[in-house]
Amino acid sequence: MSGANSPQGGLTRRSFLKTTGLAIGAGVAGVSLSTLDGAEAVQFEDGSKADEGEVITTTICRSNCSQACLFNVHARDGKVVKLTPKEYETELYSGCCLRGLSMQERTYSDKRVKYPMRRVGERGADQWERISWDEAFTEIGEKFTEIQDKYGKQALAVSRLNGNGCALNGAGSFVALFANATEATLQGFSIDQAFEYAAFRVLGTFCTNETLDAVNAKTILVWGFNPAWASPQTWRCFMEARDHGAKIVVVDPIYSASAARADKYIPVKAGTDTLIALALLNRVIADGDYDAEFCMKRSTAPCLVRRDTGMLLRQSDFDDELKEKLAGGDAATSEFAQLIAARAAAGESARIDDFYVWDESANEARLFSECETPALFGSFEVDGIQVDTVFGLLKDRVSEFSFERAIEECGISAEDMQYLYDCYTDGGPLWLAGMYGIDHYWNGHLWSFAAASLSAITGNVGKHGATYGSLWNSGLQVSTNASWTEVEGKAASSDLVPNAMRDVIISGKYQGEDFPIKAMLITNANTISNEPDQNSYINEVLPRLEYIVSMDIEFTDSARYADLVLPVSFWLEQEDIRINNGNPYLAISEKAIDSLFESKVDFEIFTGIADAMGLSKEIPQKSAGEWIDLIMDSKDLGQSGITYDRLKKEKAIRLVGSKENPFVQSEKTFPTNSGLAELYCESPAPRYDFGQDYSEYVDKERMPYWESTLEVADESLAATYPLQFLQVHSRWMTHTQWFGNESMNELMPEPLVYLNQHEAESRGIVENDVVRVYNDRGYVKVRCHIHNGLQDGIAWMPKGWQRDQFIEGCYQELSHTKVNPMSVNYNFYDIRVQVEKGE
Ligand SMILES: Nc1nc2c(c(=O)[nH]1)N[C@H]1C(S)=C(S)[C@@H](COP(=O)(O)OP(=O)(O)OC[C@H]3O[C@@H](n4cnc5c(=O)[nH]c(N)nc54)[C@H](O)[C@@H]3O)O[C@H]1N2
Ligand SMILES: Nc1nc2c(c(=O)[nH]1)N[C@H]1C(S)=C(S)[C@@H](COP(=O)(O)OP(=O)(O)OC[C@H]3O[C@@H](n4cnc5c(=O)[nH]c(N)nc54)[C@H](O)[C@@H]3O)O[C@H]1N2
Ligand code: SF4
Ligand SMILES: [Mo]
Repeated sequence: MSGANSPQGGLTRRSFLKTTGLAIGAGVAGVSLSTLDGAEAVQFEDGSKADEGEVITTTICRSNCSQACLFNVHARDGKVVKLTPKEYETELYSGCCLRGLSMQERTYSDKRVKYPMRRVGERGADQWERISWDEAFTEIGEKFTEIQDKYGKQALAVSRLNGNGCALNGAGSFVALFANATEATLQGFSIDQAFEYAAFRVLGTFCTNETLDAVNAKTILVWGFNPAWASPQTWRCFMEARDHGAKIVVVDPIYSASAARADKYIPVKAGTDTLIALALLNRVIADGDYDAEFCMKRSTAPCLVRRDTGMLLRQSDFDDELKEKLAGGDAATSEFAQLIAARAAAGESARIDDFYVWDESANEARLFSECETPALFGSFEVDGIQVDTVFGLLKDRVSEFSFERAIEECGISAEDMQYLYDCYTDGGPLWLAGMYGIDHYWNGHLWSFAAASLSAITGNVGKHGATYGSLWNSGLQVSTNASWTEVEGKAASSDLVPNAMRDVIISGKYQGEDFPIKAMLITNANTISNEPDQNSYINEVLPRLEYIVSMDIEFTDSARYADLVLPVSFWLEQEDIRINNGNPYLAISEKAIDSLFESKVDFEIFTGIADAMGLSKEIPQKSAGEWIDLIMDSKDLGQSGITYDRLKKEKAIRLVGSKENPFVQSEKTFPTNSGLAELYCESPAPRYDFGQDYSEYVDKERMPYWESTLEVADESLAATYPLQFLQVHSRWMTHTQWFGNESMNELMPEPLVYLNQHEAESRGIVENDVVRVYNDRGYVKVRCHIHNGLQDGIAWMPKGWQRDQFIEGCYQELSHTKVNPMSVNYNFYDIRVQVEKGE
């Protein structure tokens, strides 16, 4: 096959991207660029043209950046020579960043794990001997079996995070199949959960509209999110929206890359955003600037809350027959199931047991579905039961949060409060682009609860140009369900969230019962680098594990602390598919070259380990194609009727929506239990119950409220550790991926901590000084860069570096493992440090 990419005339955005791609390839493949105009200008040193004899395959970038950029992989003689961006049929989703383009470098990186390696020195000392795959599988099979026989099945833990977003070799599926087959303990997630937890409470979903629909927004409110770095594809859609007249507003304590390109930057004090959202909620309700039609018809605002039970007044409160049926056996359940399915098919609410509202004209309670103009405020008595409307209760709840208080406590100006207010109340549509900045605080879910409620009552959800969230996720609409990972009669012991897993490993107990975990298999995760409180992980967790295996592409910190390291094939060596985040495509990832060195693809490694454990019936030998066929047949994806053969031909297939009519979720009903935007949570439950005490939270969690941050707001701690430490996601790495990449290291040669002039001067620090950033948990030694885009009181560091890249220590020693009992999410940014000068 010859190259398909002929050069475009002129320097359009597309050809610029291609040229950038070539420039990256140039460093490695030894090519020269004579003009800026495209592929024909590229001449290899041996005189051949760039596309002669090339085999071009399609791949997808799959780190947790989640933009799922599509690429052509150009290979010659079994060697990758360059990557170029490949277009999605929706142009705005096409494109990439330099990380993706440098995948070729990662393929041939000297950081790769090349062979199975067994530790010979101390853990972490980086001394290894090469062993064969046979030896590796035999040893792992014996050790895992021995440990499970001695301590119980749960004693083997599988630690996974988000290394690879693909369906076969990614963090989700085969990992679950393996954990089910071995009945191991599977690690859940305590990361990126707070924002979604609260969004689900109100809207039953998050990121309702596909990213392209941002072009229909009037205001794009970027709140605690840095899309210019974190989501380049999303940012491209935002820039297109701006060309269409949308204004971009950024709320951030940092003058971020996104803030610098916005129409309006609103600085705030970190960790106080909830107060701002509560004050806005208060005034919107008090001044009557809500969308009354939306509130009455599409939200639970008019529903009636029983004073005696705190529950919503429902049909079954007065209808004994319905009550009995609801509590009844299978027949009733299946009757309801049919009704729910029929209604869902018609896009109607699945609500069986309808709510009561107050019909003012009739002066009586009526069912929600039968009342056109229910009262939004008021207290009533229905058959002797005292009730208040949800909206009235919400109004009372937020009444203490004034603009004045927000201005005093949140570092926001009166003008900016008014500006935000106008954005919400000018008729919109307003696109709330929030993501994971505020998520990394103790009170993160409370901001999301208030902000989702605010988007709802102002009518800024469920229509074109209005969304709540950002990282739009096809998987929420069309998922591969777990059915293909089910193993007859077996299942993972417990899907333990990481913060609980650590305590369990240390204490040997789970919810009061013995629960020893003694072996760990790390895959698709750089656990030791990305988990908080690194010193406790290394000194308290790891020593309690008798055997640690790391499956990774590169020698990361996690690999370094393992007993055995298995070489995983890089993405260009894997055949896979991806249900994208960021855009609504199902995309293929073809195998561009054979696995390098002695590396193997994840599913092959799992199959080998299962075989060595006597579990080949549970995980039989199959080819990648056979496994992918199974995935294509699984629940939702199966219903789409798309076959793997079709995907092989088309490479990327839109799953929902169209270029002309982007997908909008919830135009009629929300995927909540009631089908409505739920402004009142009847039975608040923690996101994950691992036995924590959350009793004091249940009552207040019914509606948004204020609780401060943990360390950031701790005045007593501020005396010793006056700076908040933000270790943000860096531009040139996705977490730790690309940590050792030559091109990325040229752009960002070493880890740095940033302080503003005032904070630096007050410590006698000048540009480039070596400084020590520390707190009670640990320290890191790095050079300092002065940056006046930072507020006083903040130390800032793009994250991802591995331990040996710092002068000493690591930023991850400074974070802690405490989680809010409701959101159960790590609070990486809710920490305090001091910075001092010192070699
Ligand atoms: N201090 C601090 N810590 C943080 C955060 C923060 O803001 N501050 N952010 C947190 C967040 S939001 C997240 S999502 C987590 C991310 O945590 P991780 O998911 O652990 O992030 P990565 O660094 O991308 O590590 C993934 C690992 O998977 C490997 N990998 C990639 N592809 C494959 C594959 O096909 N097979 C296998 N076996 N391995 C593969 C990569 O080489 C890499 O070592 O980090 C969290 N940690
Ligand atoms: N380049 C790159 N892209 C990535 C990743 C990466 O590592 N590198 N990681 C991916 C993953 S897993 C994730 S979770 C996302 C994360 O993507 P983002 O959500 O953009 O992540 P962050 O870097 O945590 O922070 C976003 C912004 O929140 C701001 N912020 C911090 N504290 C506060 C606060 O109290 N209030 C407000 N209003 N803003 C605050 C920060 O200053 C920052 O500008 O990015 C994904 N994309
Ligand atoms: S890192 Fe993200 S933006 Fe960059 S190429 Fe990969 S998927 Fe695209
Ligand atoms: Mo994340």
